[in-house]
Amino acid sequence: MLVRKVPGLVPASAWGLRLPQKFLFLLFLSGLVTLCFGALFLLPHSSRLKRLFLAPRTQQPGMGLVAAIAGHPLVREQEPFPNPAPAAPAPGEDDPSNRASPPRRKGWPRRTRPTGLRELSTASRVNSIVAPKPLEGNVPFSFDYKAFRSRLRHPVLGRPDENEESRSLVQDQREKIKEMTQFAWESYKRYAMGKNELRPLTKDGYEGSMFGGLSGATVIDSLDTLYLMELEEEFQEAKAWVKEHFTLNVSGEASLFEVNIRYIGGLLSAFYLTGDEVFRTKAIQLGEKLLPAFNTPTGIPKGIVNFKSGSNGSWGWATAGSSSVLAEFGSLHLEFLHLTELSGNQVFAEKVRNIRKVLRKMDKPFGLYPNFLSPVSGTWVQHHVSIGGLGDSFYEYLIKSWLMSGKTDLEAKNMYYEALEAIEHYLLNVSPGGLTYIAEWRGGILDHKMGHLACFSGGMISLGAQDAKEEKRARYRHLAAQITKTCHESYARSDTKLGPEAFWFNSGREAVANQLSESYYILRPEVVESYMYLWRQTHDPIYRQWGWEVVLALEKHCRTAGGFSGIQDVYSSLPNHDNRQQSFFLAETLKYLYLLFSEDDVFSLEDWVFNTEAHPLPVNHVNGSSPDPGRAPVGH
Ligand code: DMJ
Repeated sequence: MLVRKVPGLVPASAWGLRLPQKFLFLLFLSGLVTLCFGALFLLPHSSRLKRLFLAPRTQQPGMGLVAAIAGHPLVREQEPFPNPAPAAPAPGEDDPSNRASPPRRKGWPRRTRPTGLRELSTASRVNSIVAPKPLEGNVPFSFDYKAFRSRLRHPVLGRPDENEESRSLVQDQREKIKEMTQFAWESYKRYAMGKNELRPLTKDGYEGSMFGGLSGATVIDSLDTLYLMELEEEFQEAKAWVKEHFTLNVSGEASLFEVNIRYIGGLLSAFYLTGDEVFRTKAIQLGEKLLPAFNTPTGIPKGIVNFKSGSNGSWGWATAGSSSVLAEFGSLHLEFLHLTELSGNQVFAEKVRNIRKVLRKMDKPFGLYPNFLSPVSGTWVQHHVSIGGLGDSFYEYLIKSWLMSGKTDLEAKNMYYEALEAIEHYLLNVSPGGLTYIAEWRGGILDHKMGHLACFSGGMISLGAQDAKEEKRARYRHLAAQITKTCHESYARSDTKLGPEAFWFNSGREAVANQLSESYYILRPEVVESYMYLWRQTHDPIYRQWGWEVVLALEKHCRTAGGFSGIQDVYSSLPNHDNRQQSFFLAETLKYLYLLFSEDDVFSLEDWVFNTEAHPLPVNHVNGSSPDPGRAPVGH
């Protein structure tokens, strides 16, 4: 009840109470306040009220990646770490609402970390947990970077090349790709530094509409490529930009998928490669900005998140705005597990674990995963299945989740091989001319076409072949090689020796586009990505030869005075340029080309998986299985 003081009606002694009455009233009031405050501690930890009024309990310390996957025994209540000292905003960051937890209120009681035997035994059970350090950007730090590096089985950039014979040629080829990267970076820096992408003809920047107002996609996509190629000066320029200018204080609508694979993927890799706090902090803060996408009845995220209002939405083109897209919500798993690993915050792992759970429970037509799913009802909206656009990286993330978990995520493994069986059974075809391809499926009817995007599948199938059932391994290796050969044909049959966006197998024409609207090439990586995996698998020199053809074609048709550009028609010997140097050209195309001409222990596949934007994320060697003794030694 609110007691108002009304002039004229209340006598001079406050509220007309006598002294003993006043005393009793005050006693009652103080009892009430104590009771209310005490009750706050009894509320569930997730209660908004509790979060508002109490100093946040420090995040759970990092756990092994596998522990983040459902039901692992390591997922358990842990001792809280002390609250970090109130931190200054991260460099370039000025919006406190972007931080992981609000600064500690002055005067609140400080929790202290328990010491002694219990703490020691916890730390020795979970290698990644160490005493927290003072924080930058207010994201608790509990990841033992040194221990992580010591667990890698190979030097990140490999050992010096010992193969004298082929050394000079391969080195020259690598140097050429490095020069191309330097040129792409310098051009971007000169004309578009800080914008998302470079427009090489008009020599200016391009922001696009996918990133919700975030800038610098090319910077963040380039970091690990510059590191790989030991372009030290360029790497420092990129890092300085992230430190000084990369702000999360933006308010547009962003693609959950694109922000995740490019920005979060790029920042995570940069952290794992350098241990520099700025990358970890920014990745976690950005991850938190994506969480509203998951506010749906099923927990299947929508494709768009509004950074200002915290609302979410679906793409208008995805079955009239009613669906989430398989490749989008299915390509978060790798990054989100690492966000949990590096923040100790289980929310990221829980979100992607739930996506798995929903998908596992659903009926799959013939074992296939359609591309559109309603995040409201949790039912498939359209029976369109594709290993290219809309579906692609969902399958990729299943097999890579298995590998990244140190081969303990059996659920991902089973889902991958089951899906691959269905694809093989219903979508796989061989053309009259003998080309193997994976068609698209519309409710049982096949479109005999492959998109450029689908050409990553040669690499994926090759990567997964080693852990397939014994009787399937050779089959999958063969299939991977055949699909990669088909994708090479789509390049070889064009005038520019670059491949079209989509190619068909009908009307007597094979591996060529049907119309001008699908004849463009936008510097995509998928074909060279497969060359790289097939090279590592087989060491067949044909893959380096094909990769080199791409290098020459890029130089001839895509290099302009202001940077690299996509082209509008691969069947024209003098193609027009599209005036875009896509950020994935630096993140993926140039990186995969460089790796194709590198030794196998450079970003060894024993230690790293590449996210779908080619950002390397470490395999979990803490809880994973030990190396396969029967496996061929790396290096050649
Ligand atoms: C990249 O952004 C990623 O590889 C994504 O998975 C699909 N498309 C582009 C490159 O083509």
